[in-house]
Amino acid sequence: MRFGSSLFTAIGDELDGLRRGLTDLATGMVRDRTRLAITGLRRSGKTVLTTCLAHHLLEPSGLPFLSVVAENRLDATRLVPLRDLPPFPLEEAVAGLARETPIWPQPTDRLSGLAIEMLYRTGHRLGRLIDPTRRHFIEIVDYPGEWLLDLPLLEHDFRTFSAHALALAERPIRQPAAAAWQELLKEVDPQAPGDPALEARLAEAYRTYLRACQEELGLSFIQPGRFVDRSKIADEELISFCPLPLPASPLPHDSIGARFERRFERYRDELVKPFYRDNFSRFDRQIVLVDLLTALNRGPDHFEDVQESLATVVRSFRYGSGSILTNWLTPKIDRLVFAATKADHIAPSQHAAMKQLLEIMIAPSSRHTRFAGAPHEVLAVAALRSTDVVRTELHGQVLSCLKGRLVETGQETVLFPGELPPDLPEPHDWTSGRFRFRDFAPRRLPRGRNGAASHIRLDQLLEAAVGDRLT
Ligand SMILES: Nc1nc2c(ncn2[C@@H]2O[C@H](COP(=O)(O)OP(=O)(O)OP(=O)(O)O)[C@@H](O)[C@H]2O)c(=O)[nH]1
Ligand SMILES: [Mg+2]
Repeated sequence: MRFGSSLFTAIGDELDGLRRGLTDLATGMVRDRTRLAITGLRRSGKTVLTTCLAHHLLEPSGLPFLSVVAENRLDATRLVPLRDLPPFPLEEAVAGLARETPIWPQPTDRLSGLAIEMLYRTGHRLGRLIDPTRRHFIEIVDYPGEWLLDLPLLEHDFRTFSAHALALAERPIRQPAAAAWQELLKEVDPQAPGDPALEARLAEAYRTYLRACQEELGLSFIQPGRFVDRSKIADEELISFCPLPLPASPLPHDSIGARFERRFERYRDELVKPFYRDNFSRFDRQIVLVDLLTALNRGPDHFEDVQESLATVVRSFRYGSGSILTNWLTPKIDRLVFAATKADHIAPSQHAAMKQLLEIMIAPSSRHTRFAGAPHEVLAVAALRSTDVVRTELHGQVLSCLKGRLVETGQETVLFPGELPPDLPEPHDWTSGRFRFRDFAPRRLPRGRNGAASHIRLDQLLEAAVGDRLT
């Protein structure tokens, strides 16, 4: 019986291969493309991962577990520009990482992309008989996860957005950053006539608060996301509002409240919606990166903030009934991979716990997504491995330590990196000062043969995300 069903699967695969082969005959060559989007909260490792993925795809010996490489079917790859998006700064990022003293790429806060053209031979037996050669474009797009935090704005009006943002600012961790803006709010009557000077001060105070949340407090849940963009927004008016404590009665047309309300609606309709309509709706596959180690290092409030942000990010991939997005567009993403990044900052024996912790963090949200149970995968990865594992003995016990150059001291050091909780941390985990994962300086991005040793599971990540498109 089992044999029978696997035989049917095999026949199904072959027919699929044959069908694609026939397409080849009709069109000369299959010209497929997969748009693979990479996102994550700030500093989660998007640019380093995009750089290393592209670098290894161009020198594929570094990806031994990508099946098209493992099966020796890949003939050639080359970089091609993506016409519809700003270019990803690959050359610059690779040059920085390949220097004698490598440097990490600069922070980025806009969407950018590149494409890798891949020529390979199909693994399908029948397809091979007709025309074995395939061409596929892997289009990689790097975009800020903060943009996905704006998704709830699509179902909010100014009143609900304000209520939510005002409550968030009351949280003890945010309070110090919010104080100046809250003080200014006390002087404001949302029903009073518009006052451009006061409005500008209010909007600036709110942006300063959000920037402080992000830069000084290291928080992720920033809404509206574009208020902290380092690149300039062409129309300043779109980010010239802030949440207000609104009265129950209607706002006069020219009041501050009504003017902010219109700007909020413009932000929602002219920035958030177009991102989903023009970009998101064209992504085929999505990788979401999460820097769990920094979240743990920063303590319970930050960890909760990352959890909340992640839950909001995952909502963008929920296409079931009641989804905000499916009311007005048809998202295509049919495979989602979550990756805990910087796995080279812990011992390999901890990777299972890292993966499990991420699984638990996304579980409540993923249960409701269309991905529940099926095509979503979770991995622990490092795009650029900055450490080696060294085993040492302490009181008769073998410990897995890491050797690398610490960012803090600039010195080559061997240390025990600490352990992750395999479940959500308990209150006592936070008090014991248990989490202190260290930052290591980058190692040189190698060319050619040593590629596979320079990362952790990048090939498995790619296989999970696009392997089925290269069969
Ligand atoms: N050890 C190690 N550190 C990494 C790795 N990837 C990223 N990092 C660290 O994380 C930082 C942020 O990486 P980026 O790739 O710039 O992160 P990002 O998500 O693009 O950041 P923004 O553009 O600011 O949102 C780097 O400067 C490194 O310090 C990795 O694979 N290994
Ligand atoms: Mg970046």
